Amino acid sequence: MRVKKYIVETMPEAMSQIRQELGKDAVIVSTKEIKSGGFLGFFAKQKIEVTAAVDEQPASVPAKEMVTARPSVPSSVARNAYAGRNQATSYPSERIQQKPAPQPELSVKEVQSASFTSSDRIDQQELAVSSAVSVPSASVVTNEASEASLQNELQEMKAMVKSMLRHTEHERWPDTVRQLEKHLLEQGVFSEYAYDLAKQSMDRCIQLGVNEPDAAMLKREASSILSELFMRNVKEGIAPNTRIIYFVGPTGVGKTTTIAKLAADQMFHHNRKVGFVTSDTYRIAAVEQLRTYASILNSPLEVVTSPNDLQRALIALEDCNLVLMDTAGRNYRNDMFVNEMRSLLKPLEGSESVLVLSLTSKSDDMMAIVKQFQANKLDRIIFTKADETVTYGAYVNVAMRTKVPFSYITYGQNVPDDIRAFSPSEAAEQLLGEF
Ligand SMILES: Nc1nc2c(ncn2[C@@H]2O[C@H](COP(=O)(O)OP(=O)(O)OP(=O)(O)O)[C@@H](O)[C@H]2O)c(=O)[nH]1
Ligand SMILES: [Mg+2]
Repeated sequence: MRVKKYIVETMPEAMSQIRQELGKDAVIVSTKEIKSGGFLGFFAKQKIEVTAAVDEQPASVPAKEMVTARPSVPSSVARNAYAGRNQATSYPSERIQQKPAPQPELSVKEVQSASFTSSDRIDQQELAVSSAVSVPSASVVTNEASEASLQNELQEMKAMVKSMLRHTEHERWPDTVRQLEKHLLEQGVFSEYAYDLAKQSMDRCIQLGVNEPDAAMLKREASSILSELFMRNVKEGIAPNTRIIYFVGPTGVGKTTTIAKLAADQMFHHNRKVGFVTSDTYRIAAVEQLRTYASILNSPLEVVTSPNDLQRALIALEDCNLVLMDTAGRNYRNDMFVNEMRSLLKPLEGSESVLVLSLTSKSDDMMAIVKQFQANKLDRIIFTKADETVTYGAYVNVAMRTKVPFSYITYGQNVPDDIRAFSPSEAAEQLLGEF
């Protein structure tokens, strides 16, 4: 047995020296981080000390030996070394020495099942090192950043495995099922939900005894799955005991127009006396827009300029049994605006918050907006501008991710007509369309 130590900056460097000097049969016995050079301990360079050994008479290695000969590379060292960085690690070497990283052991079965020949042994070391890279070890988890990066790696690996599994499954799917998934993706449904929906629809057909369903049958099943999903996520109408509704949402989505439509509906179909409040004093035209609707409906309007002013406005509207409050459309990526808005929306008794979202927006942006508001209280979502889009994937994405119930859909600029309650079966039909 010939044993040799190498002081190197990166693992690839060690690998290449070992391969050259000891040959392909060499195994790495151990590695550790060391400081080398410098003056009185200052300016020392971080290096890796790698001990490698080779049997003078090369022979095929028994599986057991291969397990014990696996390198004990701290994963932090390995990761940085493989990233080609000179600073092999940012952790003090004493810590790593005091707390040796528990190495993921290959089971004997795994080793036996691997068909490595003796000439593959260095490559196997490399593989083992990379496996140490992706498995979190106790010595690294103390650092939050590195923990997060390990989590990311694991997430990526999970996603990769999942997508590989999906790919294999796809191969076995009938054409119609693949087309359904494609259609849902084109509708903007997130890929994981498009896949699940297509698969569930196919499974239902199989349960009904049809392994190769045609498009009509698949659509029927998909439609019923979607309707069930939306049914669980719907809150129609306005409850009789709701007294105040705050409308929030990004700029220009149709908050003010929707308020006018709902006010007319509540007055004419539910006999409620409706009053308006607006806090949108950022644009001069904004107050005037709501004032116009208020005067057409012959309803009172109060303008509030600060959160404290809201109390006064509500007292002034005491004889109204429903108060609809308009807010300024703000950039919801700006925390200051969001905090300002939150301070305005006091969860008073009988109050509800409605988020207005335009179906012309991207689902990811919708999700970010919902997240900003969910810290407070969000009771419903109203989707606007259904007439300006042909993709309705947001229904699925938002329902699945946020669980905030949907209540109305608006589909045009006409006040008061272009609004209707969110209907699960209609939404399913919109999504499946011509499929
Ligand atoms: N096509 C279509 N247009 C709509 C719909 N709802 C509102 N709009 C139009 O969208 C534009 C903006 O509407 P507003 O009601 O002023 O939107 P807002 O959210 O109050 O806007 P800000 O107060 O500026 O944030 C207007 O031209 C409306 O007529 C809808 O359902 N479909
Ligand atoms: Mg407005």
